[in-house]
Amino acid sequence: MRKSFLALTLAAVIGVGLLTGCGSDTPATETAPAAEEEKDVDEAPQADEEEAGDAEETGEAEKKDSGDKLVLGFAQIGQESGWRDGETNDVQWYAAQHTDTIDLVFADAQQKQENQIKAIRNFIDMGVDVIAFPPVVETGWEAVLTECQEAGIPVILVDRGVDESCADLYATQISSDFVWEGAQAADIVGDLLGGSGKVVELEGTVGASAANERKEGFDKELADNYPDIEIVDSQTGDFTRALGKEVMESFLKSYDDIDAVFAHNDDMALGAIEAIKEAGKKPGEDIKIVGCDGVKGAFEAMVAGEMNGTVECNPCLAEQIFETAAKLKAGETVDKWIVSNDGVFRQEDAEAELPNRTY
Ligand code: GZL
Repeated sequence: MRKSFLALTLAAVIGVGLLTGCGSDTPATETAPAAEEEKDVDEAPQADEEEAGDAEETGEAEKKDSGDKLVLGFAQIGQESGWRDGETNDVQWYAAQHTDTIDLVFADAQQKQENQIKAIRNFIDMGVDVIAFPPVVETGWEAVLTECQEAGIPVILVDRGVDESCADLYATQISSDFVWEGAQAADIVGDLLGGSGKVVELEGTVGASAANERKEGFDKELADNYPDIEIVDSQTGDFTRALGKEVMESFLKSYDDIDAVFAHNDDMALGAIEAIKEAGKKPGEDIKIVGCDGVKGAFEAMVAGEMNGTVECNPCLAEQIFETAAKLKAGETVDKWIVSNDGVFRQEDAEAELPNRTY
């Protein structure tokens, strides 16, 4: 009994320890504080979350009855990048720390819009208080967002946006300024190339606002301020390391004079680094590499001299999400766009900053 109890406790502690948020003072790689090990496994803090899939399995969603707790349905895109995992960990960690006031119903859409829509419809049937989700692409949301509005359930867009035509169908968007991020990346590239050279672009998921707006910011900044830098090619790597590497391999076969890569996220930049090395060239030297997100792997690559810069995109949005949701549940109005503040980091900043990275 003792052994199984201890195993259960350890599992709960490890679960909580690994499930730590960006902002928590227990970095994701450590287990939870020793004090947790004394806790009865029933008391160990667990995210008070169910998988929305439970509702799918029963064919009909059970109505949530959580008293005056905030019941929030979160329809996550998937697990395409380290950044996305950081966001998921932060949301689940925050909910696990506030089980007395929060009920989190979490769904993972495996990158599919139809799964996000299905999860949102389940949340409506469950009668959650607020729905939050990162729209995987900008279009195709009018019907389901109208259903949320008709059900009287406010919607928070997280880390991405939807088409202007749906502007009246959600309460707020909590995200970074992607146009600004793209322009910052262009300034780093322009500086690294001394104002002239050839660049290839690894774009994010086709149709995603983060990809569309980073491209808009990057391309416009180059055109306005670095007319002698040419974007010779630009293709989607779908925000994944594997596809980023594959597309970079094809770029290297097509062009022998690439001076820099702008990747719409660091995961694709890390894939490009692999491809450049396998082609016998030195990433960070022969070909400069700039990404977005600010994941730990990008700082490690910069410390190794293989990457030259990253524009941070804060995934640690849980506190803002849940605090905003509580205001919406109380009938308060909030700003239409709650913008995250992001940093810009170059290779020379990386060593000092690396210990501070939490995702
Ligand atoms: C940005 C977010 C993007 C990240 C990628 O807010 O939507 O999605 O930059 C992730 O890493 O896939």
